[in-house]
Amino acid sequence: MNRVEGLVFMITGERVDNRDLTIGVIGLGYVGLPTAIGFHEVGFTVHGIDVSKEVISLLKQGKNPGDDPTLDDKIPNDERWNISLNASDSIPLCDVVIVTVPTPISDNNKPDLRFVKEAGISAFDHINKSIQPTVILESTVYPGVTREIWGPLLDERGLIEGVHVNMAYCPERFVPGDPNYGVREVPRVVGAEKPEICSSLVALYSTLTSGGVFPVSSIEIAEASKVVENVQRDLNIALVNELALIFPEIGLDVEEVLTAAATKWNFHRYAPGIGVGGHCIPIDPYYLIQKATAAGAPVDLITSARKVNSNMPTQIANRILRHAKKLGRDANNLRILLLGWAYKPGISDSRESPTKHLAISLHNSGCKILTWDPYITSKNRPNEITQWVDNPLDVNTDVIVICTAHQEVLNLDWGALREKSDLGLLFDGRRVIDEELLTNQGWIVTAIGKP
Ligand code: SAJ
Repeated sequence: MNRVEGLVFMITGERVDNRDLTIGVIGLGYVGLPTAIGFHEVGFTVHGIDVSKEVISLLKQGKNPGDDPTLDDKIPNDERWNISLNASDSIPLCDVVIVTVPTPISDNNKPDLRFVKEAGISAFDHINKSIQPTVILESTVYPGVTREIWGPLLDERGLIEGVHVNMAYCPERFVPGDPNYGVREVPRVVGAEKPEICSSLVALYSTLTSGGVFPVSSIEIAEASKVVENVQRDLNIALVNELALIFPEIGLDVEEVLTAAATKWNFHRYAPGIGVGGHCIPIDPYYLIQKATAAGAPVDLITSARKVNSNMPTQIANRILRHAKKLGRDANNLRILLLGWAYKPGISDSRESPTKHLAISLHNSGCKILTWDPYITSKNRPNEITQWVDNPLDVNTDVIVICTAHQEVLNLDWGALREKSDLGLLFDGRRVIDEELLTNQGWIVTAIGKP
């Protein structure tokens, strides 16, 4: 389609079908990069923008800057793929700008929205208002953030929503490390103020994902839906974690209880563990807590669940030390090998790693902490609290703790490891090991939720 300057080019079904849209993605991290690649794959012209010179340099070389190996051979290299450090180069050309930037929390568990604001500034400083682009926030936030943070930016620039620009929200849904739940597969929710903008975004995202796109009546509904997804998950995990602390005290194994309960048709089973890590589940509840508290609404359950889950590493440390004491060893210089630092199996991401908090708790009790995780490269190994080992068989231990159920952990030579363990105490923090097999190899097997 020939573009006539001055005419408003909305995101029409025809332009979506003809791939006659230029899509900008601000933030090329674990969500933004697959999103940019995905829209490129389905035929759109894409402009990727990131503040990291290293990310931009690697992408310009056709290299994957992230740690998701499934993207290694997917970095495009053609005229429809444009990468830049500078929003001024790209944003003026974009009909759609997607913002996928981090939304962390501060040290006192308050939402940190500076990246959302900075990305908004980059977008609204450089959009071409004559083509009325749509700027879409995908990062997880609390209901109201898009308007609270970006609304003033429009006002400051004399931009009128619905005339010069449209705002929308489409929460990222993505399971790091699981190819079955990537940007091309997962169902999406999208919210915008104007129904025609929402329906155009349904058409646009329907080119990206086979999972379906669900429109809602407002940006705030879409924002709320995403944070609720992860709050619910945190609550459910907190319940099984609390059950894992209760049942051993009354002589019952929580896993046997959960297996029996799961025979009920609407029982949703979760797994007790040493803690809840990652950049989503332990973080997102604090966004809803902030919004609800500001509105004077109760947050008792949500905050209690966060407290249960964040206390798990300490609870686990206490149980490990209690087991060691029963075997005649106190914490002083007890050599404990922690297996797995990443927050979940099969990936290298260690954000909010429960293992780190467990290591700190045990270290503070006087233990000697050793750690092995084949996914954590040497440049990402924090060594204030623990000594990293390249091979678990290289060290002598007293206790081994399964913290992250990497397949590589399960595949270790546990017989040989037993030979290197003076105390021979094993704590299965994820209930993934074959207890009978290891007991036969001489291990004293204990586990979370086990009497
Ligand atoms: N965890 C448990 N017990 C469980 C489930 C998880 O202790 O039963 C722990 C994990 O060990 C990990 C943490 O919780 O430390 C988070 O695990 P997760 O499986 O929720 O994985 P995430 O953090 O990668 O969550 C992502 C989220 N995706 C997005 O936010 C887009 C989340 O919404 C998804 O529900 C989740 O993937 C998923 O379904 O796998």
